Amino acid sequence: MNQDNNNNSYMSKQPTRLLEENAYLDVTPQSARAKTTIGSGEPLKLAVVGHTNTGKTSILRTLLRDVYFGEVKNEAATTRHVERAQLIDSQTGDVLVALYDTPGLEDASGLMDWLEDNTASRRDGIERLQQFLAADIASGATASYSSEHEDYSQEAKVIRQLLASDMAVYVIDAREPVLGKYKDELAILSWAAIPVMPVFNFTDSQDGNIDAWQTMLARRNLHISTRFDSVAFEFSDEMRLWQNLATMLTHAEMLEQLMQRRTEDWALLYDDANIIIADFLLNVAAFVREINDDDDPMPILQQMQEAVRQSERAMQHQLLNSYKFYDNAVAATPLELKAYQQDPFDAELLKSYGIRTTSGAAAGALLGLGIDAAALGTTLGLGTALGGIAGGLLSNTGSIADRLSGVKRLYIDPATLTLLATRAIDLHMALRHRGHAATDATQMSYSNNHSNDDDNPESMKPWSTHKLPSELKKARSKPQWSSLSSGKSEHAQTLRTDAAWSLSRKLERL
Ligand SMILES: Nc1nc2c(ncn2[C@@H]2O[C@H](COP(=O)(O)OP(=O)(O)O)[C@@H](O)[C@H]2O)c(=O)[nH]1
Ligand SMILES: [Mg+2]
Repeated sequence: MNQDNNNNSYMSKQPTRLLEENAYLDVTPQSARAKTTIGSGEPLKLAVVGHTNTGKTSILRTLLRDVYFGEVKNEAATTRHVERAQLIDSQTGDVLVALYDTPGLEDASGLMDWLEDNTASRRDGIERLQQFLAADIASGATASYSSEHEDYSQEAKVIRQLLASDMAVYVIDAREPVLGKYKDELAILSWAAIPVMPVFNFTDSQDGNIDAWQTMLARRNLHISTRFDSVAFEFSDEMRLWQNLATMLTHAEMLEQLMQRRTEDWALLYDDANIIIADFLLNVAAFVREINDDDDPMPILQQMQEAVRQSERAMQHQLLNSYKFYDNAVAATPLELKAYQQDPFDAELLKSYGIRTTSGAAAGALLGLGIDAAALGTTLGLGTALGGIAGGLLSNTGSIADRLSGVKRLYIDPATLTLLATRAIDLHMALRHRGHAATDATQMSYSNNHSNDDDNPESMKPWSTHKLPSELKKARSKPQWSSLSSGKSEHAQTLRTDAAWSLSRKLERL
């Protein structure tokens, strides 16, 4: 069921391709082209430009929801060619926006000097840029035999793409002071005569220089800017970016369609993920094994625990896949799930989540083992075998149970179910706030980073341990709902569909 919904992808399935160097060298005189109006039905051509290492490729990764796009490194010139990617309407398949990742404008100041020395100031900006593109230094041809001339072939790639684009995003590293080279970059950008949207990246780090930047930008007639952190992702920031871009265009239908579709997709993704989690919880809650009093319960307990651990991993990977973070083993930027992979049957972990197991509630609670035991046909607890093995962990019903014999049912206890639910919700929130450019493993615990109240580790807890939602309680009497008991996974999943839907509503957090 959930697999199908995963096809609601809003990113291009096609591999991005490296553009031929001259593919976008348009031979039409620029003056003959209407740049500010985009024909309807045509994708918006959006160039992403800026100094090297400002996070251009990272922003594209996050917008594309693609951890594999391009190459991201904290080094100069990792992106050497213009790379194209596209944002597609997940319903209609229309290409809405074509994004162009560009190499950095490494030496805007040197280029500006060249332009001042070699082009006439009376010509307009586009003409002067075209003169540059026609010159030898733009092809890098002179570099090999002359040290006087610099090689501006990388800058030429950026400028060629600018002249072929409808608008540009100018990415700013918000930690950087306003330097002369950035002013020269902006001057060159303005010559291309397309709308430019300054975008502040690294906004999570510090805001120190944003004011100075905004003053400088305003003096260049750039009054609107956007904050967009490609690592600490906020969906609303992304929408603001598209919204701001739309205000700069006469025809913004493509962006309107994009915003609408992305909003729908983001909501669908949320619902789908909650169903994945609810379905997993029901599968675990319905999990039951029967033992005779005389049997050694330990092997069964261990099997049950292991089945739950594996099932949780599978659920986590389903969540990762829906949000396009993919499998740890093959990811270009491995996602560290350690915080989510601690043993759910570890009593210390329960404590850290603020979940307490009670000795009184269930007579047969195997305290610290995460399993409830209920005797069939009697409300009494555990048998002798358990008394010996579980030792101090066991509630003191052992002596009464000694006298009874019969069959016991073993279930996953409410505290463990609550822990599994809390942790899944936490992971889900972390995924919704993680940009696809993030490489930092420690970001992966949402509640640790976002809890307003340090004394309240329970902020993500969907319910109090002793008030399990009705769907989970019901699941306990429906062993056929669990693929862990029956091994019939599709059939069991069908049986718990309705309950999963209704339980998913109780997981909503936003
Ligand atoms: N903390 C943080 N790091 C970022 C952000 N954006 C990019 N980076 C890092 O900055 C470095 C350069 O990013 P990259 O996308 O390659 O920059 P480009 O040269 O402009 O394409 C990489 O190490 C990224 O992981 C951000 O918003 N926050
Ligand atoms: Mg890059």
